[in-house]
Amino acid sequence: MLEKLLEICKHKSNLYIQTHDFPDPDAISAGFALHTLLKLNGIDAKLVYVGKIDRVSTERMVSLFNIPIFPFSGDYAADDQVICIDTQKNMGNVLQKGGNVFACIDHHPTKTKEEYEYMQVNLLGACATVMALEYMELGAEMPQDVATALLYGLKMDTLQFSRGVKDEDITVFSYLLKRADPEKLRFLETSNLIMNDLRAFGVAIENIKVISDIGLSYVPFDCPDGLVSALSDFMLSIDELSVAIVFSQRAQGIKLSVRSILPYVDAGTMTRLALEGIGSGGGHPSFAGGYIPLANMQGTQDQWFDELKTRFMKAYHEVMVN
Ligand SMILES: [Mn+2]
Repeated sequence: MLEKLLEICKHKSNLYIQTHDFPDPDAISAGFALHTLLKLNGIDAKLVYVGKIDRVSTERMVSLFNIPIFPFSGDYAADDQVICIDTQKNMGNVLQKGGNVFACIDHHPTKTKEEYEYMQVNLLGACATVMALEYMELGAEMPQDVATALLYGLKMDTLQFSRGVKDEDITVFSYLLKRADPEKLRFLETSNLIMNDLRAFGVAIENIKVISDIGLSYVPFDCPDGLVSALSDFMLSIDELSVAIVFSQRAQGIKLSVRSILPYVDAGTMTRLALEGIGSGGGHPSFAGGYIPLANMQGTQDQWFDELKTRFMKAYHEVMVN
């Protein structure tokens, strides 16, 4: 229970709450909820992230609720005390050096064995759900902005309740709906594309290659993580496709987003297998991500697109067999 975390925090100073790098609405809303709850209990903490808040819609959420979240290097002093939210120690998506990571609250499967004083990992649709359950169990009053932010985070991470949804997400949905501001929620949900995003959609649509029910595409320029995810979600909305894989080229590497609606094709496992030896990747059965440093990709863009296509087709058949 969160009561235990509050108790531990009362005896610590230099507290930090760190989201995964390049935080999305779910990570930010959960961090905001925890930060607020600590504050209501007289505990000061800094809410931080490494990287950028790289989508206009996510930035708008931060300013709409005045969320006190700050960019950070990930370098902690030895006595800094850190809580991971929407991520865990050594997950590959959170840069941390030094400090004492003593707690985590997350909804992703645990990859490595780590010691914590407090650990709340619950494989639900969103970290927003995990945080909302903490409020409910604690019987804490939830401020309207926190409820609205969590509801937005929950809807974004579950793609409007269409993926990875568990009973708890539904319970929390009803709890949050009663407390959220419908006007603010609508504002966040209606304007989440900017003109520049359409350019990426256009190129991704032009570059789609379809092999049976698998769609692969690439965008030859830098897209924020959230936009690459939006592109693979969009591809999955095409009736003929059950698996979507999107690559986006950045200055230092290639970012990937992968989706699967096939129960026998685990997107996380497939991505991990496909990138073995050249990059890192993984995630949930229905959605996953990955990254390949550019130094590991040879030849022209067409050549590496071909290589990735081959790697993913091989991984696809491997996960089907198992
Ligand atoms: Mn999340």
